[in-house]
Amino acid sequence: MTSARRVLIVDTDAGFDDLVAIQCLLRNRRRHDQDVLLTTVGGVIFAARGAATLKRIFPQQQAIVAGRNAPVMPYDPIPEWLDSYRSSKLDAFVQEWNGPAADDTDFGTKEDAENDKEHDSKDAALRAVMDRIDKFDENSVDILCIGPLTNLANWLDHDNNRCFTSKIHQVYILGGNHPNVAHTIQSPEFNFGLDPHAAKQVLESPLLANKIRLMTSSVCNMETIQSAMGEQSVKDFIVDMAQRNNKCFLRTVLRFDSWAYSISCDPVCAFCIDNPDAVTWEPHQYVRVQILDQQPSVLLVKAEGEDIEDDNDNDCRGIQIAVSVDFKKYLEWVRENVNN
Ligand SMILES: [Ca+2]
Repeated sequence: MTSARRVLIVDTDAGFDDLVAIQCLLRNRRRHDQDVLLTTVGGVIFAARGAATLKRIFPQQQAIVAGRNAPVMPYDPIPEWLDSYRSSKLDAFVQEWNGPAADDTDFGTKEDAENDKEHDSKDAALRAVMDRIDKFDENSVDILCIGPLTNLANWLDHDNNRCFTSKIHQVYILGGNHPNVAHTIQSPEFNFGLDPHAAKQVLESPLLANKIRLMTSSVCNMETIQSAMGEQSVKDFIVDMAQRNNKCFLRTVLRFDSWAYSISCDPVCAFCIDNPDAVTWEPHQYVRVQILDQQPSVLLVKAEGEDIEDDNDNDCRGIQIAVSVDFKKYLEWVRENVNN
């Protein structure tokens, strides 16, 4: 009997930490000949632009499709200047890594941004996922969400007969704040903050019960990694690692991310898929997503036993929340996989 072919869907908003995560995952998957589908969600940059950028950075990766943009929330829109700043920085990275585009693609025009905003109706990612459902084996699909959860929420909406969710093995999500960290009210985590309703829908969906592993930013941000490393400077470690290899992906990333923040958050969540035992999980956590609509809207993940204001029955059980990560093992994983 042959074992089921495993599939990985990476849903990304194409930030620099996403790029490091994707580079490491793709290299590992190539070694194991595993299928990967990259879908983009508008978060750091618009979804269509993210897909175009990824196609240039990872030309060997065939399946890259654009999904939806997170709805622009009244309290936390992506200002146009920030979007074009991020895009131009990404474009500069792409030119450095791949050389100039053959067709002079310009990611930074206002017209492109308008097209990107209207792109949601096409939603190639939804079609790509739904078209592939019949080819997936049961429990064979892992999903890594390293952007707002807009796409996954949308896929759940279209999964009326549970054909898609029955194929899902696990969903790894980077987002939210850890219930035991008190600062959440004033600082919503970026991915959940851009589309809190999607986050609530995904985390409370009975279709995903016992399938979600949640990595909150609190346990994998740069400050946490640094404190786990003690005296050794993480930034120095990363710079040294990158400089030892001329064709190191990370070396190019660091030219645009001089603080090395791109090795925090998203790639740590990616690392969990390959090394779930290097992470301490709180199993069967009772989780609730709470959206407060006053100044500013915030999304909290609440643990069992805490006061919870609204009182519905949609709490999802069986979510595992990461509480700590073996960062030495993580950095070794980056070192093994970040070279081209
Ligand atoms: Ca991201």
